[in-house]
Amino acid sequence: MKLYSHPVSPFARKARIIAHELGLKLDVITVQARNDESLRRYNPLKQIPILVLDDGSSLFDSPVICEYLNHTGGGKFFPGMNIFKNTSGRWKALGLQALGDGVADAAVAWRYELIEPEERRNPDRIARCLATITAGLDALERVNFPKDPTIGEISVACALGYIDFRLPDLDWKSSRPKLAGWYAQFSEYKSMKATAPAAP
Ligand SMILES: N[C@@H](CCC(=O)N[C@@H](CS)C(=O)NCC(=O)O)C(=O)O
Repeated sequence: MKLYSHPVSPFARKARIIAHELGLKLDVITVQARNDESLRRYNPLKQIPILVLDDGSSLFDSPVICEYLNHTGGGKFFPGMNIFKNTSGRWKALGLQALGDGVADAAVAWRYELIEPEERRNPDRIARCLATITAGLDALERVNFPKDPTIGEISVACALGYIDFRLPDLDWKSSRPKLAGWYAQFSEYKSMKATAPAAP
C-alpha cells in the first residue's frame, strides 16, 4: 500500500499513526499536494492523504483511509455500534474526528494564507480561521477523553500537533489546561513520536 503524504500534514499523520499502531507496512511517498496536479489521477480533489492499494485503486480522504487501515489491521480505533445505548462510543469517536479535522482544516487554510505574498493575503479569511480554531479548541477543552484512544483522539492530537508546528505563536495551552494536559500525555505514544511533524 502506498500513502501519498507529507511529513507535516495532520490528515496524513492520522493514517500514519494507525498504520504504526497496527503494524501495517505503508510505502510513504512525500508530495507537495498544493503544486502537484498529477495527484488528480488518484484523487480528483488533489488532496493528501491518498492511499493507493496494491490493485491500483485509491482511497481518500483521511476518515476513509483510517477506517480502511483500522479494518485491515483489525484495530479498535473505530468503535462499533451498541444496540443498547444510542450514545455508543462510535458516535463520540466520529464526532471528535469531525471536530479535530475541522480545526485542522482551519489551521491549514490559515497557513496557506500566511505563505501567500503579503498583498494577496485575505485578513477576513484569516480572522474566520482563527474564530473556528478558537471555538473548536474551547469545545475540546470541555471534552472528557476516553482512556482507550479512538480515531477521535488521534484526529484531535494531529490537529494540535499541526498548530504547534505551523502556528507556534498561537498560545492555545495557557487558557485550556485540561486539553493541554491531555495532549502532553497523548504525545507520549510511540506512534505520535514517530510521526511528529518535521520539515521534509
Ligand atoms: N478532508 C481531507 C483534507 C485533506 C487536506 O486538506 N490535505 C491538504 C494537506 S494537509 C492538501 O492536500 N492540500 C492541497 C490542496 O488542497 O490542494 C482529509 O481529511 O483527508
